[in-house]
Amino acid sequence: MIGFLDRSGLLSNRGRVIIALVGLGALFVFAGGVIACAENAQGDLMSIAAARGISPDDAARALKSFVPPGGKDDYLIFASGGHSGQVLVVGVPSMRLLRVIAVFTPEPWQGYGYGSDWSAQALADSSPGKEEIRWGDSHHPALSETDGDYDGRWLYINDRAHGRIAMVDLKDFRTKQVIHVPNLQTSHGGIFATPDTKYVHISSMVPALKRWDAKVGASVTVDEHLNNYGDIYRGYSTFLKIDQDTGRMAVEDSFQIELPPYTQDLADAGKGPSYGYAFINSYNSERATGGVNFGRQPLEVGASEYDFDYLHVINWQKAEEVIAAGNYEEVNGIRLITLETAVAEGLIHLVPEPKSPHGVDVAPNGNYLTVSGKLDPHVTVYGFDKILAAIEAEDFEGTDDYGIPIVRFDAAVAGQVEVGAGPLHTQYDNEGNGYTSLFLETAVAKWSLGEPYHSGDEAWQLVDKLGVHYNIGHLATAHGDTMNPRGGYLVALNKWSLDRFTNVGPLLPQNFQLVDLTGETMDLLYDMPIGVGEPHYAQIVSTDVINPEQVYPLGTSAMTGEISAQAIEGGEQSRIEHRPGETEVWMTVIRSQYAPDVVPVKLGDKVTIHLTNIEQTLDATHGFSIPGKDIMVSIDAGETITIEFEADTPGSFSFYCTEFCSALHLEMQGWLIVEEE
Ligand code: K7E
Ligand code: CUA
Repeated sequence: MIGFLDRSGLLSNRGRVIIALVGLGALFVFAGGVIACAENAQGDLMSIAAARGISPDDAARALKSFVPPGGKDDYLIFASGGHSGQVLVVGVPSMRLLRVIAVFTPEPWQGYGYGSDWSAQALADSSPGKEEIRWGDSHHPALSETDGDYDGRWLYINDRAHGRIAMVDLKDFRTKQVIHVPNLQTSHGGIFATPDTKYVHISSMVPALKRWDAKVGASVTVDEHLNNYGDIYRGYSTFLKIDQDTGRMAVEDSFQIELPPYTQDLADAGKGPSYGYAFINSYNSERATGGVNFGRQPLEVGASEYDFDYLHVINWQKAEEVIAAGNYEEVNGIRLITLETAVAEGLIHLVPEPKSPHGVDVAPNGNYLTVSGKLDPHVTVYGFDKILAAIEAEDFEGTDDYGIPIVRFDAAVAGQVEVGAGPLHTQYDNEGNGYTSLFLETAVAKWSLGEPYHSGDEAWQLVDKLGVHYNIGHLATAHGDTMNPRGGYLVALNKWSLDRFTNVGPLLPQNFQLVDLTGETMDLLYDMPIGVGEPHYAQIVSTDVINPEQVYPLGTSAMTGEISAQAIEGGEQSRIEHRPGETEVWMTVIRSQYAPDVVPVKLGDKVTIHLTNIEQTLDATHGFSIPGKDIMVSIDAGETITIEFEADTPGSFSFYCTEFCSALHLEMQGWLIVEEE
């Protein structure tokens, strides 16, 4: 070992690697009891690390994030897939991509949106305008909760480009519902589930014209847009009622609250003492319209004029009473509480937020609300108890232009911490600390909350800071949006990666960075490139609570969960029925055969094929596609899928199984024969 000490007697870097690895080797000796073998292992580890120039710190980090082949992760990240329109499922700490869930965009491998009765329908039903939308900007995921903690039932996510929201069933990791929410044109951070998942909330991002109908539109002139913006535009806060059996959003049981035309941004649910409330921040309370070519200020200038914007404090339990009393209007198919009614009934209060705020994040105890202004170096933490007391005492600094009372800023603030430049979003750990992303500084700041977590000099302190690479947007901690955060890990969602990976530019991957929270200071463990879009937000959930089903009971429709009797009746499951102008086929699918495998139809027939995968083995998935048809379905074990198409071209067409399912997979094909009369 002497040879690895440098001249000053301190360990050289290489020496430190070797000592760290010798320690590791000693562990192997202890575990295995075979000294010769352990020496070999040490020798190998030492030479591998030395040959690859890996430092002892990096070797330790590798061990902290490495999951051996066949090993399982402790947590799952459900991350938005940004412009891909999908949801990414990533293991923690390994940072291995485990699944891509198709949500707003067709995805061929999963057969999503390529002809199947359930997914193509979900996508088609949700297109808001006059044409079918084939993409989405998936943005803010929200896992369902029970008693204020993730329960592993469902995941909701919005499409920033539209007022769309989707439900993913975590029983089979499939999207079951995509809806366009009335009156919204775009949506942003308004997604959250209440602590009991009674409601999932989505709000508008950019205000839309009042009574905007996505299918019909609304009439407006440039002059009205520039001069009457504050009167003709409105924001909307939507509480979508969740069916507790299916997780589906029931628009008919839901309601909306009209908001001023500020740009509503991120939102969070009250919990514990603040249960029954929703918090939505906003910017552009200036109501700047843009229009440089019409002699107006650029939007970014106009929208940054005021020192304060507003946090909306919404009492949704009271709103439920207003709805129950019938005090609403039905607008574009949803019950809407107008802004006038909301003000008259005291459903909304505003709290000033410094300088173009972006995030609002409720702390685990439900009392602290952290906001950060993009142009202010502080996080500002309100006490919900203080806000309530101020509302009760009518400690207001006036009203806004729409008559909403504004709580006096100083009456609401519990603490402020100077964290650094460009604070955006905050997450929490299990020890009363907040972690705030700093976009401009490209760092994560760790800081302490006040009572009951920390008191005296320990409270409201900047504790630690870690540089990230680069331009962090959101960040996520384990169960970090719940009343029961787990600590341990943090993932930084960075927008730029510059020099972090081999250059594949000019468009470089986003960078998920895994951070260890268990030590004295935050430690960066791993970089994971994301090359499919700009993920905005993610939630991290313990694998304990995610239990997908193994296989579907035979004949199950994934969309409805219903079991089709026809698909499973013995003998009846493989047959062809010809009727004038149409052919209906019940086809079984198993390794390595379709039955029937020759399907005769007449030219011009409407063809319906019910495909049932009659396997009951996990991962025994088959596919089905037909040349010349935009059809590609993926049929999991037990599943039934129906496809429909028109036999518009005479000839024979070799359909085949698209999944390499067995040794005789290549033989798993058949013929569609389209006969002319
Ligand atoms: Cu900060 Cu669109 Cu959640 Cu991105 S939003 S960062
Ligand atoms: Cu079934 Cu290949």
